[in-house]
Amino acid sequence: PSVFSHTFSTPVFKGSVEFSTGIYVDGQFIDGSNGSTIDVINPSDGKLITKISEGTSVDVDAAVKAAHRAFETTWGLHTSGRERGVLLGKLAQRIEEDIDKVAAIEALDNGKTFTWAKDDLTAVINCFRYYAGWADKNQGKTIETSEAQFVYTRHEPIGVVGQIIPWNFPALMLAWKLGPALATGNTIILKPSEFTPLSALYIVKLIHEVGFPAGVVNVVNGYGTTVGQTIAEHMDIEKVAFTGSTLVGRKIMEAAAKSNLKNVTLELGGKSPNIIFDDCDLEQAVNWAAFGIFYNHGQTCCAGSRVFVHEKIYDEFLARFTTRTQNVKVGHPFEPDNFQGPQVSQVQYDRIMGYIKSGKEEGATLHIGGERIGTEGYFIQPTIFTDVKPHMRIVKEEIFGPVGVLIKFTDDDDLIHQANDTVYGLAAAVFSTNINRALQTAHKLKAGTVWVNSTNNLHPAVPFGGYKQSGIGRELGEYALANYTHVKSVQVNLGMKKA
Ligand code: TXE
Repeated sequence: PSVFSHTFSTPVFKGSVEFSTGIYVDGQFIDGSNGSTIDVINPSDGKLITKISEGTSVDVDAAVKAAHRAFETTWGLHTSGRERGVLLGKLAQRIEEDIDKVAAIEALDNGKTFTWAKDDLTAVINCFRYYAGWADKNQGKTIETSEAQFVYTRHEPIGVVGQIIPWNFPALMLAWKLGPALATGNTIILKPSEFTPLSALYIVKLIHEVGFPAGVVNVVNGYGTTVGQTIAEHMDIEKVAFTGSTLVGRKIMEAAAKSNLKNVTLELGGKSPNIIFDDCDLEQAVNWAAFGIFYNHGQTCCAGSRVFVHEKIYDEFLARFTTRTQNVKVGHPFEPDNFQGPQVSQVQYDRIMGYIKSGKEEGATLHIGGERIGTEGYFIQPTIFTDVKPHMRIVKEEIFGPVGVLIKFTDDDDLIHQANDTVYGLAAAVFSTNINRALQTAHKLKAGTVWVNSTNNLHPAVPFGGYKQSGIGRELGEYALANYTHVKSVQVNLGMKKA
């Protein structure tokens, strides 16, 4: 397969990177079975960065065979947790050594700024270190039943696992998936998004280098409808973990149901409420609310895209939030001080501009933003809508761009109803200096994460996942280990006699 070599000479990073653009199966970089390629586009200018190998269902089959062999010979129950933890730790260390390189690749491919890409990579390293720690601590229990029995449980790896990840946090989603799956002894077929495959190719080079046995991690790049679908319906893959759109999440579940009833975890969309009470620290609420919606260009599943503001402070909040929004620096990912880069792709750019148009057509007030920036790349102004109604698409649907809606509220009970009036339930935030009011509200919100006085705050030890149509299962933390393990009960008869 081809090798991608690139020299960065930017204000924030100077240096060279080199990695294979093939697919990675059974410890080797190879071309996809039909020799075709996928164009990787730079979102900052719409131009080609490189071409990568396109995997096919034949390649998935080969990867599954390799993963089965590895599971039965070198991984799974054939390693100790300590050995797996050591390898995960070495991987974290290698990524740390190359953090600037991987961050530069991520910024080039995804469009997030180098600074924020580096923040993602720090989270990647922390995630691998966190799960390295769990690798030798995922223990079963002994269970008391009667004196005539000895019962214990084992937490065994599931086996061959498929993992399909999106483009908004390409490296971080890889870490959230690989970390717990490898710590618990599974072998993996991972499919990155066809829009952002490059950081995974660099990280898998490091996975190879630190000595994970062949077949333990396989990376098959390709399209969702081919490679993704094949993973979801494969008879010899025992679990699939997916992060992406709710629409595709349904397809994954359907394919799992129709094939071998493989175990499914899903992390899907959101339309998270961000509640600003009149007794909040206003300056902090404004800052966090802006971070809530504009972080990662709004391409965040837990983005605080519906901002509910108490009527007593609405005008003041709007004034300050407007200034804050005007100050969001949008521009090239490799210029220092920029906060927001381009949206990831032409498709996403068009979707977001479509939502902005629908907001105007449905009668909302475009308070600020709403336009493209520049003439090349996929840059969009940070945007706020006011005077919105519950039925509007911009209020109901996930936009996945830098577009927030502001909603005035008066009554706390009605607020809870409105905040929960969504098919999603990934996250929510509450701003108040009254801890009782904040926690009472937090407990009434139907969401997998509630931030009190912050937004978009993640930690590898803290579980993350959705209520309702935002998903099934929890990633991160100790909870994620359950996604990748079977519990086996062993019941030993110590003296029960059968007549
Ligand atoms: O996602 P897809 P898209 C939401 C967000 C965004 C919308 C569309 O609202 O605007 O989804 O984005 C693979 N079988 N989120 O279309 O298609 C695909 O190749 C198996 C929320 O880019 O869901 C990629 O690897 N796999 C979100 C992955 O699914 C399939 C992150 C995600 O892409 C497949 C991304 C199929 N039939 C988008 N079709 C979040 N929760 O963070 C596609 N894929």
